[in-house]
Amino acid sequence: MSYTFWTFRGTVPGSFIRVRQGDTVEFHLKNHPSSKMPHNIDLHGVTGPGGGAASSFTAPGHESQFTFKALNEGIYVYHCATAPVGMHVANGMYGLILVEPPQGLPKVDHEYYVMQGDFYTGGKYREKGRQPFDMEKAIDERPTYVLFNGAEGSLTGDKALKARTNETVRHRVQQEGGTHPQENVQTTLIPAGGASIVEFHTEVPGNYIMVDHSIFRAFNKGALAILKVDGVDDKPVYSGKELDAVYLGDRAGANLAAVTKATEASASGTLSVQDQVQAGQALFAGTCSVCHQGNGAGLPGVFPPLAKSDYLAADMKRAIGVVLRGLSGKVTVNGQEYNSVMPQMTQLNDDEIANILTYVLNSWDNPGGRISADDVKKVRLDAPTGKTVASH
Ligand code: HEC
Ligand SMILES: [Cu+2]
Repeated sequence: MSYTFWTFRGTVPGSFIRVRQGDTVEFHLKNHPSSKMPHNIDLHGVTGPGGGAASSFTAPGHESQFTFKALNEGIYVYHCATAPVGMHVANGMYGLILVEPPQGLPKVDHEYYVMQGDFYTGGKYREKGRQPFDMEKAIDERPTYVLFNGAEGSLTGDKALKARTNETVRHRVQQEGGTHPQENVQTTLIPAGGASIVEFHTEVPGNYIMVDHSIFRAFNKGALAILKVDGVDDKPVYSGKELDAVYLGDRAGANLAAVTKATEASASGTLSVQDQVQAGQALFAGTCSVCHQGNGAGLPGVFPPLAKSDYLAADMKRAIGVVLRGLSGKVTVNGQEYNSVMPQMTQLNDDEIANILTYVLNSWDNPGGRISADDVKKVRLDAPTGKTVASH
């Protein structure tokens, strides 16, 4: 999908501003002549009306200047405050300003800049094509996306944050504008318009998951990042299996690229079976493999196999229906009876279901073939409500 952001200097969040307490800061705000809107800036670290908003109001093709003294140390949000304020902010006009103590903050090995934002699009989550801003959803506070640094996957997979063991990553939690850190904090509340400095020391390697713990925002709206710490194990501190890739779903990493590729190919009309299989494989790993297993073999008596499943091969429309609506009651797969429940996969869109099933059809000696998003759509429209009831 694509979206037109409004930004400070071309990025969401805007550039990280760093000053020291006691500095006198001469602030210049330029609004490019090609802009359509006036903008300004409200820096929560500024002592003065509106954090500089009124003094920095700048029409397209203009430049404004104001000067402030950084009186208080801390980490602060800045954002555009031009009406409609919510719209400027929701479109990406925000960032952070750090006011360090006069002597500077203690040195650390890594500093990361992560900022969460809500996005309100005309279409649904992951819907393809150019998405307009949806003011109604914004007013209702129903974000389509909740993202770190302006994009889903901005800090996962190849783009995960990286550190080594025995390094310091900025373990203090310091609330916006606060001077005194709290210690041993695990989850911190960051209010809307607030910011925190979090400092910690890396002890053992692994993938550390950072989420908005209002958990649907993490797994269904995008607010998930990964800090990948490399280095040697310290078994007395932590022994064990590193990471359950299934828990991360299709956001686990590198393979998300295949999903993106398929989405693009589909939009441009060049989607190949190969694209579908690769995207389907990534999605299967994140969605279906937890029950049907990575090799499609299922678990005897509990989860039926998808590998060489006669039930699947017999009726593809029915298989689509199973994914769309779930399945419960008795079914016989390859001569063995199952009587369990498969939940409805409501989080998957038509393309994703088509890709997963195409992957299944082309794996593990299954008969091959191809399911299109249209095939899925038809089944979706066939029986809009209720679960598929097994008929064996
Ligand atoms: C939470 C576990 C779970 C997940 C996740 C799950 N299934 Fe299932 N699936 C089941 C169970 C249990 C059954 C059998 C239901 C019954 O006994 O009525 C089943 C049945 C099926 C069947 C029909 C029987 C067969 O083996 O051919 C298909 C097809 C299927 N699932 C595909 C999928 C696909 C594709 C996904 C991922 C999009 C998926 N399932 C995700 C548990 C799951
Ligand atoms: Cu603005």
